[in-house]
Amino acid sequence: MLFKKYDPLKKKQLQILDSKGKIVTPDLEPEIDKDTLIKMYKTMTLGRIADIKALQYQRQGRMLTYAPNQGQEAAQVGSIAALETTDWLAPAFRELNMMLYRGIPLEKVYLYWYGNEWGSNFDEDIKVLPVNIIIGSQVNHGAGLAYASKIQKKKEVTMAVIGDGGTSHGEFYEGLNFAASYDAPLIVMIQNNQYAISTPRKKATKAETLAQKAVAFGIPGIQVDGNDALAMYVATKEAAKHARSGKGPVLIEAVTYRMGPHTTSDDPSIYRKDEEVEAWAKKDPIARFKTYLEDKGLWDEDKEKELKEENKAFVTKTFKKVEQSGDTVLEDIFKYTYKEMTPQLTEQLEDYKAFLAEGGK
Ligand SMILES: Cc1ncc(C[n+]2csc(CCOP(=O)(O)OP(=O)(O)O)c2C)c(N)n1
Repeated sequence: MLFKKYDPLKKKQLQILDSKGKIVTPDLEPEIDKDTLIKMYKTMTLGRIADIKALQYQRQGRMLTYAPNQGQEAAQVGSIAALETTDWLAPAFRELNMMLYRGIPLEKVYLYWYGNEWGSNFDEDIKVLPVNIIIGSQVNHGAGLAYASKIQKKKEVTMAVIGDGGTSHGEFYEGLNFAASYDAPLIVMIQNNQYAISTPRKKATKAETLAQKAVAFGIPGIQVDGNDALAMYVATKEAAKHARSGKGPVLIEAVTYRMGPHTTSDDPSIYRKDEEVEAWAKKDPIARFKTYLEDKGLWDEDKEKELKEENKAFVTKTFKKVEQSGDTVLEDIFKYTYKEMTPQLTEQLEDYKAFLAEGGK
């Protein structure tokens, strides 16, 4: 029903909470238990401060490159909260909040961006693939995982996450087409944060929405207000139900905004205007969700103050621990791309060692 009502060709966007955090579509308000609502909020607030601090650490020369996700918290937490812990996540590189929600310690995420391979070594019961920098390939990984679940008759679904720019890459089409042809239980969530580095979404494709790309695969697609955690939750729940019942993939476009730079090596003031950023700041996903919780009597300023202090202390302590963890071991960078090192990787490692031996840096 939901996918019919929000057919992407009708260009209707799913929204449950408006930009002020008030319910605008009461018939679609999901029933989420209190603990889950609080967990969603706590994850978003921790993600926000961890993100801001990571940027500061990088500016202080204490962290390597980092890809901020400020502004995209609801797209991430709203969707992951609607999945089961037995469902798989194939992320790109900006999914800090999804990882935190799934129980990956912040320390691991920081270790990764600190250049330490052990940051990708998650507990085996956490069904999350490592950070994937290669744009688009996570859709193929996700399609493979979903197909494997189907063959093994497991009731799992897989969510692959991609950016707006990534939907112009071949692997987006290959993975989704494969999954659709084989009815593999795959959900692809596009985080349309309006830019692929400096390329605006409008320049990347003539398609009016990214959700309508679903039509070409013969699968449902839905465009969602990505700064509305409730709408993301509802769309993902419905997508998971569809995929789990054997009907194949669903494409979700979360319309959101990257408030910060693409990465710490980017200067967004070159390609976007302050007014645009200010307009999106008014649609802040965390503030909206906070209002919703307050209206439900689940949150107040005392709790907020306490949480802020707690989060700040936790992030500072975690990063200090990462700084004290020692340098990255050179071999690790080559060792864990595949189960075993390929001849090419062995050769590259030897070359690099020789380069260092000759005084290279
Ligand atoms: C295959 C590949 N080509 C190019 C790059 C370089 N690159 C890194 S991020 C990026 C833009 C991605 O934009 P989008 O998909 O919109 O995701 P966002 O970064 O906005 O989250 C590019 C081109 C890459 N990582 N992988």
